[in-house]
Amino acid sequence: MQQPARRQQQSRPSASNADSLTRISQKRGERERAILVGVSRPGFSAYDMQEALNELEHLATTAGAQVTDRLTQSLSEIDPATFIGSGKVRELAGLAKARNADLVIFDDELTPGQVQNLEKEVGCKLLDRTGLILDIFASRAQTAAAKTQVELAQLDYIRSRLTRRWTHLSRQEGGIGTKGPGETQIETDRRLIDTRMAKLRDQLDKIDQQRQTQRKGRDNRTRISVVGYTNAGKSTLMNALSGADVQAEDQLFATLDSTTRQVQLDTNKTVLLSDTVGFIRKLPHALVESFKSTLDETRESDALLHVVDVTHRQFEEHMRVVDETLGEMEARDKPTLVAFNKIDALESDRRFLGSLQKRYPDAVFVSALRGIGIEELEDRLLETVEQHFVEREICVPVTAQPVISFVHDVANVLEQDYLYARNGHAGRNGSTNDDADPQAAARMRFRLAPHHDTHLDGLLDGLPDLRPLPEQPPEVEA
Ligand SMILES: Nc1nc2c(ncn2[C@@H]2O[C@H](COP(=O)(O)OP(=O)(O)OP(=O)(O)O)[C@@H](O)[C@H]2O)c(=O)[nH]1
Ligand SMILES: [Mg+2]
Repeated sequence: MQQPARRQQQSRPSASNADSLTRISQKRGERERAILVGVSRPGFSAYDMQEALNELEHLATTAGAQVTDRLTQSLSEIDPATFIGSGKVRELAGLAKARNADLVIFDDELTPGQVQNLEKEVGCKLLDRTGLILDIFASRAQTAAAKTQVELAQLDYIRSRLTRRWTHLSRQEGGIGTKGPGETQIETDRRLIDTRMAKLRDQLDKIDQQRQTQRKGRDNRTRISVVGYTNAGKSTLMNALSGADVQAEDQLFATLDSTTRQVQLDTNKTVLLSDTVGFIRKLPHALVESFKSTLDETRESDALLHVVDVTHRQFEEHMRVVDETLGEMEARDKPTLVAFNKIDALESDRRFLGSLQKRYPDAVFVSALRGIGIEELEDRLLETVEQHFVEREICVPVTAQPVISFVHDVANVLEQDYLYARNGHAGRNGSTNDDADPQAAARMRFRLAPHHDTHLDGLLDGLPDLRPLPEQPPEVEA
């Protein structure tokens, strides 16, 4: 994890007041002491609350904080001023003082007004779940693309807070039309943020264009995206399948950028596998938006490998969140294989594993860490990819190398032979020229993805429509 000193070198507008909303800093190697606050609403069980706070604690420790306490409250109505009730605020303030806490982290998104009020009453830094996730993303971002995307999401978050504060101030000062020499720092900040955001969007557009050009020029092999909840073991599985060395660790959002590797699924079939950012409950919308170009990899893939950490008590809730996020990204309707991971940790609980296999007969069960079930996963992945394939037969001149290589790259070739053929009956362009000389041709029968089929039509355009000649190929004059 990068140190905050380095993070603060990033050029950003002078939104220093708002910056404190999203920063967790470490005081000379000391971990900041944090108190977690969760509010349960009607229908929320004590179990759900504890699970939500477990996840928040994992996020907090990933960000470099040390959690000292958890405070919860059941509320049917949120207090608009302080989110939790006034009695709870006092309890929180007392606890913060007793524990010498540096910050308080709420599991819910707070309004800027609530943050201000709470900071004043509790006497330490306040952070909400969105701010915490943004902080982790900021410290994780390595590539130019990820850094730009995170900064854009952070500014979006900060700006909405400034805007609302400004709305409040402008009312006090007489509302719209009263701006002038008494212009506030907040409005200056907002303008700086707008300028910076426009620049970042420009940069992202350029990165996007570059990626699209790369994708176009890239080979046509089948692309599979590894998706799943954060910490499910996506990167570990990617490493197990491809022999790659992608960073994998017990921290949330270890992976932010996409990594693509070639994987051999059977003797004559390689596919491209991409590992990417994990999902989480209440993933800030601004992040999904600004990570559009990273997530395009998933959107444009041919199939998905959904990795699930089966040892997590809420794995089914995680699966639901992943499905929902894929829906939000318009990437849900793809052939998908579910891989239940970490089964090595279930060795002592064979009955649970058995019941899972019954409940999810289409899933595969693996241990990415121990390399269990990987061969079956490869077979099933191939089946998943090919499940929507269409069958096709073509006969093309042997000189049509681009077509032949394309078919070999993308399709599952069932049959191929070389023969002589003649420019055939009712050709693609309406020709009925039966007199042309026979020519050496390749006849291929194969199965391929529908979008590759469409691409193939484009490649075939302009080629003669060949009809294989029956029986022995005739002698062709030199
Ligand atoms: N016991 C066990 N642990 C595993 C297995 N696969 C992954 N892990 C552990 O789970 C943790 C997360 O693994 P990653 O591969 O980083 O998970 P990820 O889904 O890529 O996580 P993010 O990139 O943070 O979203 C690491 O500590 C891994 O060692 C497994 O099969 N068994
Ligand atoms: Mg990862």
